[in-house]
Amino acid sequence: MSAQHYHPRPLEIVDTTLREGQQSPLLHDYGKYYFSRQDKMDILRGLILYGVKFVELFAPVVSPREAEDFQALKALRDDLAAQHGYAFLVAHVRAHPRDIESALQAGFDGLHIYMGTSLMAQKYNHGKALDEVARRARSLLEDLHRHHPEIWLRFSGEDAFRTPLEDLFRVYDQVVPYVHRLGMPDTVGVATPDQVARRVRAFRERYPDTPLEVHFHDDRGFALVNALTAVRAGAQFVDTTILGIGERSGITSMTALLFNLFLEEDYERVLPYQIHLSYPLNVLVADKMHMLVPFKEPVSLTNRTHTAGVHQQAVLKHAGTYEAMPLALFGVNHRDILLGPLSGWNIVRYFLGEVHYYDLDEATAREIARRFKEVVYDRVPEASPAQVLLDLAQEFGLKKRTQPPADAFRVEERLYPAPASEAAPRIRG
Ligand code: HCA
Ligand code: CU
Repeated sequence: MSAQHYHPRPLEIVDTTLREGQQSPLLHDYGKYYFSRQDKMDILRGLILYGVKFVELFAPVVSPREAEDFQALKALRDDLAAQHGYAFLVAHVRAHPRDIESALQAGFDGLHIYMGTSLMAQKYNHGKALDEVARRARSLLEDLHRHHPEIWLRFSGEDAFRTPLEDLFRVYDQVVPYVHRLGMPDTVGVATPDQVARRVRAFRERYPDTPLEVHFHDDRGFALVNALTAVRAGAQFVDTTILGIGERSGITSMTALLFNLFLEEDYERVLPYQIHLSYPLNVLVADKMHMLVPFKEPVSLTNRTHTAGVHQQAVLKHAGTYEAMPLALFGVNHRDILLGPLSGWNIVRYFLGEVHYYDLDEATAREIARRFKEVVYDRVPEASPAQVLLDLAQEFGLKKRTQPPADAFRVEERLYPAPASEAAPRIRG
């Protein structure tokens, strides 16, 4: 499969967990520093099963280890291709002939070439003036286009959002005849949604036939909203990583983006992806990062976890009361109701009566709940709240039941999407 024979879908995720993601400072925090080959293979397999067609990796010049691992990743991709379709492995390379040559030699399917266009980059990074950047990029790309028509070519002006638009266009005008798409990265995370919308529209007007790729860093917490805005304004390729890991605070989270597009009923863009694997993929990468799925991640068990007594009793009756989103479709297949000092008598009765089969009526449940709130603060964390409740069941002399109680809660796992009458606005039944 080559660039000449693939027609990009309405939304192409360009996953860069194995490139941008490996630049995450979190890997350093616990002394891991890099993904092992096995980590990379697990992640690549997950991405391919998910339906991602563009996977960005480091150029082989980064290290001998990266170069060797690439061969293993390529072999894995080839193994999976028959059953899951082809995924393009693209190298992130500087606009240096040597770097480009090594990526071509290694057998990459595409080149993501970048060069700083902002004044900062001109002055402190490569030290070249804008016209020199444009000239160099043009000559490299023209040559690649002529000799390697089967290779995907993408050019990005690094730090695009601190580059005046006319400067960016001066460079892009030179390279646009030779590339499959142009990239507009917000390298330092300064962009706002308004600015993104304006820029993507301006870009679409100037280059109507060239797809745009966007890449948003999360320094202001805008990586997700900027990506959504860019898609709305006409960007077809979006760079993401699993969990949004990347340099500094990272970039747009892949599953968060697809989840939000789904909520906006943008099924055309979302359905090529195996969304039920979203949560498993988040867990896979969190595990490799030695952490839990971050609590701000939209596709997380945290968002199906309930702690406050009022929430818990309502969720027992109807989960939709405090769960508005179809997380089960994204692979978060269960919910957690956590016992603790905030729990009320409803959950006490549910826990002791229906999970542990104790025979207890409402009055006893209320009494135990009152007692629980008095003692639990002193007994945790040595004992878990669940243990405290079980001890209280003993103290209160509760007996186990042999028959289910007549007034048992009717706890049902509800299937999403919820029926139209109960659905949150804009989630259809
Ligand atoms: C980097 C910078 C980059 C490149 C993005 C791109 C960015 O780490 O090399 O090539 O489009 O954010 O600008 O990730
Ligand atoms: Cu980046």
